Amino acid sequence: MSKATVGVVMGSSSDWETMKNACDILESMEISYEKKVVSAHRTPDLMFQYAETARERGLKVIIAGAGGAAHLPGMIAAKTTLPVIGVPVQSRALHGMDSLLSIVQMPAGIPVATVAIGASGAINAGLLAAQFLSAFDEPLKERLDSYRKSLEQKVKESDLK
Ligand code: RP5
Repeated sequence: MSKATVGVVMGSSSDWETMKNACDILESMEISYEKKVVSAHRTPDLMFQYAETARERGLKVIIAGAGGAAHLPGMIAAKTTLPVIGVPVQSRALHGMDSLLSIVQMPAGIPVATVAIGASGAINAGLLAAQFLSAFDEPLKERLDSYRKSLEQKVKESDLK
């Protein structure tokens, strides 16, 4: 297995069902990645260490998913200048609105690219990471073009009965 280019982290193993969608996209785009549960409040030292060593370990982009008081993406972004994509995981109590607002409302200076709540957001996080990397990778750009074509084809083939 080649060295990971994308780091996928999540606040709890309960986030995996959502975050798996990002990993599936990375796999389909042939992007090497690592995945790990890192909690901002349960394992703060591990989170700092993960973010601080991310660039030297070869990561180019980090995807961070969390639910509820979802400070993981913002805290990771505070400790690295790698691009961080935040995925708001759908919470039970507030249906992910809490996650979304926690992740998207970063103060100026420490950006987190925030995607939609839940599975759609995780898919888009994988695609956005691929699109960042495709700026320096022509074969990856071609795989993204094929993906877009497949979306177009599905619409053309859809038929309302
Ligand atoms: C957050 O709390 C996690 O990101 C998760 O979405 C949420 C609930 O975690 P569990 O109680 O399921 O471990 O830290």
